[in-house]
Amino acid sequence: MDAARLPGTARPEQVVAHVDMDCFYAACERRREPELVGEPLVVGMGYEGGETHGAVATASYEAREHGVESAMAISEALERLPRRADAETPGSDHPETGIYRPVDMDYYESVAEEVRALLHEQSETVREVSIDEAYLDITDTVGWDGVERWASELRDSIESEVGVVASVGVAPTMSAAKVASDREKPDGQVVVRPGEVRQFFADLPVEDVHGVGPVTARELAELGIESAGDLADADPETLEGRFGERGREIWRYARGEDTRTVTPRGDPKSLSRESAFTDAVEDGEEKRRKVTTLARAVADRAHRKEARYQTIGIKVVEPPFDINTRARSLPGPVADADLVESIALDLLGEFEDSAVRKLGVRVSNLDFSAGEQASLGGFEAAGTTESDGSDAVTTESGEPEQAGQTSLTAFDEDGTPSSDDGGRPEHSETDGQASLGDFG
Ligand code: DCP
Ligand code: MG
Repeated sequence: MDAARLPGTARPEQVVAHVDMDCFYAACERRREPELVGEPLVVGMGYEGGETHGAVATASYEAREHGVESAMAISEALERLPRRADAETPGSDHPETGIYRPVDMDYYESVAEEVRALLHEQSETVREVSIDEAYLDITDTVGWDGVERWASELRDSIESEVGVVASVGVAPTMSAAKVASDREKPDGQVVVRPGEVRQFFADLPVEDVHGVGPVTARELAELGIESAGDLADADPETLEGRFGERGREIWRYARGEDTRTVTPRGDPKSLSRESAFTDAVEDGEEKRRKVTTLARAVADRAHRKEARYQTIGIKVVEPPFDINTRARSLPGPVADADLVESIALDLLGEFEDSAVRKLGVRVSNLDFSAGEQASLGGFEAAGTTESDGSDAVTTESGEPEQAGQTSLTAFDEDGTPSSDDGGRPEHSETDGQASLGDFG
């Protein structure tokens, strides 16, 4: 089994792990409410007070047995698994009913951050692809010997230190590792060694091949191609004729050929957090409390990423969709949570009397260079407020952005869970109140 003979693998010796949390949002709810363990649990929106629109974000494996799954209309979920009448008291013996909980992105993001911190201890090379999954290049840190034990210890520590459950796949390619992590969910691990990749794929349904969605799968079925093995044995010319360049690509994936390497995302250009109120809030104290929480969260995230920042800003959304941003730049980069809080609160002062439906805090002009932390003396005093619409604030894209009315994307590029190339934004990181609509 010589890995070097595998065609199409970029580094024959590469060992890739794919880590994906099991029913992640549900697992987060269980972490803070352990009575929910073992219960059919649905996390979603729109199930309360006669609401009918809304969707399932995820369902616990117990709820999946009732046919409830991600992206399903909440009305359908409620039909398959009615909401327990005494819904707030888990543990009661009602096997045909389920417990429903609303989506709380801020909380899930904070749990995800704990998992990420753990993953980064395992390897220098980690690529986060969505809120609950990441690839790790463990070639140098683990290698093939003892990889089963490593995966098992990693899953144990995620469970004991963070309190959620992960499944792990290890393989010589990213696509095989991703499929492998899914094979024995929940709480599972699968190792595919070099030379076993083609065989590993052979029996899988064709939908499991990276890049094959339900539509392509139906078209492939018309050609008599049902398993990944069938796809691997198919004529690439025919596939290319039918699906274009992508035809050859899925053929390669089905054969276990995948030249991608795990590349960490570049450093973000800004870090932000935002949070919405259920109803617009005028109360100054409540707004300040929210900004304080967000400022601390952003500073904490910057601290974990060892980022210093030179610009501190806020976003204030007034109903219905008036987005205001204000920012203040300092003469040099700092890492100072108190300063983030005080500047953010100061900027909020302008909106003292406004009705506000969403608030955000952002740090930008990030500096990841190691070295002495700049002394803070005088920075605040010397800072200039850019808020009158005439001074341009530089955004993460490098485009000048008028302070004041701005586009949502400055703050709202959210980490929507998705496949390899979607998910977390390249240029900014926002922990937002993601709308379910993003995920459908
Ligand atoms: N998610 C969502 N809407 C979707 C798909 C996912 O809101 N259509 C959210 C909820 C999930 C999280 O993203 O908990 C992670 O997505 P996964 O696809 O990894 O699904 P789970 O982690 O819930 O389940 P699994 O155990 O299958 O990984
Ligand atoms: Mg998952």
